Amino acid sequence: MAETRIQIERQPARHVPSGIGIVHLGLGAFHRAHQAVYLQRCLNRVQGDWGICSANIRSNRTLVDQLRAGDLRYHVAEYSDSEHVTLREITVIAEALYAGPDGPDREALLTRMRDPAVRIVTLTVTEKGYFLSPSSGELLTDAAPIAHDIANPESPDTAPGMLVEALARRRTAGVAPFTVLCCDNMPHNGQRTRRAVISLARHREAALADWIDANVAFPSSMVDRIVPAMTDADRQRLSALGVDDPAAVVCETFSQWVVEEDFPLGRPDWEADGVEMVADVAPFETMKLRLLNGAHSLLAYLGALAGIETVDAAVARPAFRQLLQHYWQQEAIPTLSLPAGADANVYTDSLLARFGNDSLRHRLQQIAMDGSQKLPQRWLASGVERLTAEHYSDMAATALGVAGWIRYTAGTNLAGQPHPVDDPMAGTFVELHRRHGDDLPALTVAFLALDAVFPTALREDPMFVKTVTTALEHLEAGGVEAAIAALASANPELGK
Ligand code: NAI
Ligand code: CS2
Repeated sequence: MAETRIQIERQPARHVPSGIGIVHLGLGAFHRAHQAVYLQRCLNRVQGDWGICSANIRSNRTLVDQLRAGDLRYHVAEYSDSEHVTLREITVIAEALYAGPDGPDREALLTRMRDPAVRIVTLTVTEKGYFLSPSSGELLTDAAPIAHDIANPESPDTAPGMLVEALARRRTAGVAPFTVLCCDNMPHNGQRTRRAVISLARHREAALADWIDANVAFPSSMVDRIVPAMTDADRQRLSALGVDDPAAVVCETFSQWVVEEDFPLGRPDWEADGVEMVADVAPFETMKLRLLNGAHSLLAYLGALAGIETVDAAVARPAFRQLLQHYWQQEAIPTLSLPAGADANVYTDSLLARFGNDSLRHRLQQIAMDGSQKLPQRWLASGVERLTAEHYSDMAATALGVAGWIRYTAGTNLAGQPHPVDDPMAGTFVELHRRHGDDLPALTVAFLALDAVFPTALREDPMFVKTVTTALEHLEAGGVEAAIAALASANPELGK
């Protein structure tokens, strides 16, 4: 792509914040391209004290150092297509900290979180950062970082641990608690964060847990913007546009943020910048998690097995578009209670256009990461609802997706080319493949027996088990597009 043809719209920052009102945990690409952009729009309208202290507590210390070296300024490159980009300058991050176990800033972060001026704490620490069982939602007290925080509550390593210690300090000092706003891709993400925090606090002091339960707001939010992890090629194309800040990110132009209204200490006037404030975010998040993220995961595993590298390359293939339509029309949309005024077909048409944006170069490998943490809310919850609904279906597309995920976790595509399996349960997957090898029925049963991932209702449904096994056999025998074709012949409505 010749960058010289590209049309550039520049959006310089108009102010720097007069104070820090928000702490963010998880200074990742999505935070820099989503929450920070909404707050920058607010800051550009009116200079105010909703500046952000952004912290990494687990990894990526380099990024914190780079952001500090760049005066905390960076750019967001919003590509509508390969010939049009908006370069947005961000100055809303007023402090960057690295508070990892090996880092210097844990105390600085906890002191900042105790500051009465900090009224909101937001998080993007990935689905695994809450240490909740993907199926039961219970706190994983056996996880080493949580065990550390139970034993060392005043020097926490995890996001829940940081929140508990900061809230404990505010309670001791008589400072009202901040609002906790989760921005990770989880259903009822505010309630899940609440459960992790209160469960951990209860291991420390029942009175503290009760105080948090009675006084701390945990609104949920639905977040949406496709923000691929930066690659060297991205850095090169931004450099060609004169953008050389190491914290720069690339993303699509689409962005959506739907937030439950529950901010006792106040919040920025986000509505003026396009944020939707609602009483109940559930219809928005279920639609997004099942239609966008569920489709993303289908493309990720089946596309990777077919040797495809990016989302746009996958949806360029008719078979993959057929599969998405079948999944949406037959398996996901029937389970939704849509937000008022929403049209599911308009939404899925917009998803195909977003997925087809070839300027994003969104790698399937990134989406495939952490499947054990993602599949329950993306495919399996709707699968259980279909088993118990009167419109029972064999869930052929969901089953093909599960088969693709199982095969993906073997660490090679169907041509035998290796790929990483980045998942907290990767060790378990290695053992299951070693034990069952080519015995596909046994391999299927063994994976479905992972009760941290698969609900009992699915594991014990003979039709679902059979459909997954058959899909796995089709994948191994003839490849991905043959497996989709077999699904189509068994489901004539496919792709209508
Ligand atoms: P990223 O890899 O750029 O950043 C991940 C962040 O999570 C880093 O700050 C890392 O230090 C932190 N982290 C990872 N594991 C952690 C743990 N166990 N405890 C504490 N912190 C941990 O990824 P990105 O793109 O920022 O995505 C992060 C999350 O944002 C996703 O998992 C998802 O929940 C949400 N999201 C991402 C979107 C995207 O398109 N990238 C879109 C919508 C939501
Ligand atoms: C993706 C999401 O990596 C993934 O799991 O499905 O990050 C996706 O890009 C966002 O949810 C889009 O809003």
